[in-house]
Amino acid sequence: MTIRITTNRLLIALTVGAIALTGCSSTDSSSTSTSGTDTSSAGSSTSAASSSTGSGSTATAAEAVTLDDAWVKAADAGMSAAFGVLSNSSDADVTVTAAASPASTMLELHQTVTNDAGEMVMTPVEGGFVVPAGGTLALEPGGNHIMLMDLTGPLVAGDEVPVTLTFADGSTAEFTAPVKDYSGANESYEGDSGMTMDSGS
Ligand SMILES: [Cu+2]
Repeated sequence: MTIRITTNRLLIALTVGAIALTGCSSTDSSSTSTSGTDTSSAGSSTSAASSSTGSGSTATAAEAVTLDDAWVKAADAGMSAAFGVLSNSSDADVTVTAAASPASTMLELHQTVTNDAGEMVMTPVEGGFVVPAGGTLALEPGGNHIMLMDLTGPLVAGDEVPVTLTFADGSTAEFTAPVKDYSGANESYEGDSGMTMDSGS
């Protein structure tokens, strides 16, 4: 009798554990902010250098998207991130599916979410960044960002980093982002390997 009770308790404990694990994997994808970032600052807008794949007269995603006020966080080594405001001038949503740069061997499209422990953590965005038709998507510290996972060298303030974005339609656009000193954006990275972002400040 005593043994049966113990077994039942163990089963209950296991069941609760499984439920808790399932709960962990749910991510809050509501961080797609279309904040009213003022993009009126002239001069810092970089036009998309589109590589059209020739689909008639239809504009590619690359031709419709600009990245304004782009910048990359200065860092000696390890990881960094790129920010800016993506603007979509077309009448259809566009999706950024990948990013590449000579500054890092691996880049990921990240969102920042609050986990069950109340910590701000970064996770890859399933399906990429969606920039709404005629709208903007802000990439900013504490929110969506382009993660440079493995820097190939130090990023010093004043340097310029090329970043190439690939869109869902296969078109690509290259942008240039200046490096700036910034002490924030030190959220933990909650990925497969459980890496934590260096506080490069
Ligand atoms: Cu990140």
